[in-house]
Amino acid sequence: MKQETTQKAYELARQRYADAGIDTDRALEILSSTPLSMHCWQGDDVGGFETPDAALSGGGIQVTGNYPGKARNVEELRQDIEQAFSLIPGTHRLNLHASYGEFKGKRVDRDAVAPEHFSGWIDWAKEHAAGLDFNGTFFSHPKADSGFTISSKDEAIRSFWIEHALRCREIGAEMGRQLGSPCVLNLWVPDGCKDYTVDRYAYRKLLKQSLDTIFEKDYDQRYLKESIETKLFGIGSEAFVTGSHEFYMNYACASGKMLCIDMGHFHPAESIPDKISSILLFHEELLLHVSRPMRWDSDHIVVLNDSIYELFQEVVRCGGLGRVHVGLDFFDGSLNRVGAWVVGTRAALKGLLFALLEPTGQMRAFEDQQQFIGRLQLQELQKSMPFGAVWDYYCMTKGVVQEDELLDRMFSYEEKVLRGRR
Ligand code: RNT
Ligand code: ZN
Repeated sequence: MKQETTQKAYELARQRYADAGIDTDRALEILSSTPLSMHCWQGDDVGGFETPDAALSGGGIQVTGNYPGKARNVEELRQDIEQAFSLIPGTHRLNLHASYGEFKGKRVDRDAVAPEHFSGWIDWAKEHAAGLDFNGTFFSHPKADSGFTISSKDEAIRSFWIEHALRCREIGAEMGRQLGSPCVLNLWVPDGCKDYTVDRYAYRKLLKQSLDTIFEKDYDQRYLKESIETKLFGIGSEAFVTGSHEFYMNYACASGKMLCIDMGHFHPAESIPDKISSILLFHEELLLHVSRPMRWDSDHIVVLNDSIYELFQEVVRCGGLGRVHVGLDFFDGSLNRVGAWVVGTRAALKGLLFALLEPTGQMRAFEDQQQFIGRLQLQELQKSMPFGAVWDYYCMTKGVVQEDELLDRMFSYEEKVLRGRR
């Protein structure tokens, strides 16, 4: 019965969109072939599996909340990710952090992580994901306590973290090689300080040197693509962040590395969508960290709000699909974490679908004719189009429940699985 109504509603919606010059089937094809990269770290509040447990400290990564049911080991995390994937339409990538290796009870420091610690994940991904992405973990570690890693003035600290970065490149390349899909390896370091430094130039010079060392060896782009993530400020690095937007933008241009822009890493009044065209004109590719900053880089769960609409509209309008990698980066420990993944990832997909259903050509034509009311009204028209019917149909064709059935699934998984974890 539900299937039938979903199908009928879609057919009516398809006609309405077709009348407005939009091909919904084509939009769904594109949506279906655009994987998002779901971050493993929403599953356990950025904890990871190091022994002894690395207490989350430093680096300005703040997870609040203590909702029961957090994944405590790799098996539980995989189980939760599989559950989340089963509620998200399409096949997606998984984004791992170096602290999520399988260290089998051994203490493996960051400068000793190796592909073997991720072979379990690679095997898992062969079955469950469209690919793996990866991140060095430059925080939650005593050697990051000073606030500086690869731009530290202490040579020993710098070398330690450079070694970590080198090993992460090796791991990422191995993931890409074995999975036949390039691994996007993102580098984010927390480096910065609380109060104003008088030595900005020196820190940034060190960062530049360290990056040059890290990227010296070339990897096959078919296996490894690398990005560097910019940031304006963090908790504990309010006054100065070595890897600022300008720093990485210039570094990316000079080195050919990809830029990663996180929606929470700018002044709250800045427009992230506005940056995309400027970046795509000078860079082959771009990595987005999709998140919902609230007053600051709070990493709230993504919902379908104006920033998400605008973000994906901009990607689509720029013809950026295929060049823009979409990674999710939020973490909330105050509620069902599997639900957080599902709600956030589905919201991002809905944002993309909404953008794919935009009559951009017609809007552009009105703009070129200086018929601005046309551009404005078409934007308003989209808001009353039967978008939900297209989304429901997409979920159905992917064998995934619709919005109104999600909560039941979340609650029953919580009841059956999450509540049993003490
Ligand atoms: C931190 C960066 C970074 C992290 C993850 C866990 O401000 O956004 O991407 O959130 O690596
Ligand atoms: Zn990020």
